[in-house]
Amino acid sequence: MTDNSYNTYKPEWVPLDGGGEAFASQIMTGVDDLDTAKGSQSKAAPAAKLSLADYVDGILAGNRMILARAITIVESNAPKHFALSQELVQRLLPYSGNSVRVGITGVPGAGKSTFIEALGCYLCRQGKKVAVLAVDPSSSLSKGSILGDKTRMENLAKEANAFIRPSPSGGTLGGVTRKSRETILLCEAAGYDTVLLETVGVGQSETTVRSMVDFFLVLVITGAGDDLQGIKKGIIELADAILVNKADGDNQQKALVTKADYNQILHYLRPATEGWTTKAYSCSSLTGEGIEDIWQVILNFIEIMQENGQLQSKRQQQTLSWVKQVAEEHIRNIIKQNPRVQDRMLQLEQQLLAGSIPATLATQNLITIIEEELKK
Ligand SMILES: Nc1nc2c(ncn2[C@@H]2O[C@H](COP(=O)(O)OP(=O)(O)O)[C@@H](O)[C@H]2O)c(=O)[nH]1
Ligand SMILES: [Mg+2]
Repeated sequence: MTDNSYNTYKPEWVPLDGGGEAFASQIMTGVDDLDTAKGSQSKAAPAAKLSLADYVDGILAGNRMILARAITIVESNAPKHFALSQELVQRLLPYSGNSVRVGITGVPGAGKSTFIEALGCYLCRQGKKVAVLAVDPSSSLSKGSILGDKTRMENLAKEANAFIRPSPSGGTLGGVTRKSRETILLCEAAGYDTVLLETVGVGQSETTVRSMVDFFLVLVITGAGDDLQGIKKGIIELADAILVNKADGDNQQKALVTKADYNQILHYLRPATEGWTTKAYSCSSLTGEGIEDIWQVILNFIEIMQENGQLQSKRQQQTLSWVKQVAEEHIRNIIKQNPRVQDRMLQLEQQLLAGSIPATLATQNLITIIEEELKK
């Protein structure tokens, strides 16, 4: 494969016409689905349009290619895809929910991707089916993607039981949240029993991810004397576990000290989840040491939360906020698509730019039209 052909390869889930602006997902070679990518040069046949039933059946049968295409629909910003995605989610909802959902955050370079690869490979060896997703609300600005940057999880991508999906870019934070939530549901319906969400530590995204997972893991590393200042207190307060990564080689001793420091701080903080004590642990995502232990911590958490009913109530709350978001997005779509609103918007825009109408009047004008249209 020449460099050139590698760069122009598009996965099967990309719409024939490229999907235009509506498709927010960036196409990143080699990350999405390695085994389909390998044969891509020979089977260049365009992907046929799938019906709702095709999507439902394909996902329930665990077809990764169809799952990937369905996620593309969910991630699309086009109103017609929004409608299809909602139907799809509705059909698949009864088959979702059977997974352990883990959110992983940490500063860039903390080793999130490397950790997810190590944990994912471990879980696959245990016979688990692992979906790896990325949530990156900042990518709409940077046009980057956190799973596409350095670590491509090449080993995990080779596992038949792993499904890796880079982050959707574009759209509002709310949009990203709705899309990520629905992507989780789709993966669960496709039989993935473990969902790992990577998010970059940029403030808002932690709370976003926290609101869609069962367990929230904060990855930290030892630094040059400023270990504990390097990470915001607010993030520690969200954590169900702090994991000091890169506890290997010369760094091992330092990592153990950092772990003890975090445990001391955690002692004085209110735990993120009632009935659970957040503690610090250490691991090396390179050697694999400590990976199994942290998974046991997560399983232990799930077991306790299942017993005391908190897991169920947490998920109910999460579902509630998701339903609200979907409704809000739907209302926004209705308004944005309305021809009269669109026309007036254009008109007002020109008038505003020409300075021929005050902003307050323009707002009032627009609101009146929206209200009239909504009553119809
Ligand atoms: N020594 C060591 N290096 C690691 C470990 N985990 C990750 N790294 C390295 O740290 C760098 C950043 O890792 P990456 O997973 O891309 O970090 P992310 O930005 O948090 O996803 C890479 O060069 C990794 O090889 C570890 O446990 N030990
Ligand atoms: Mg990463």
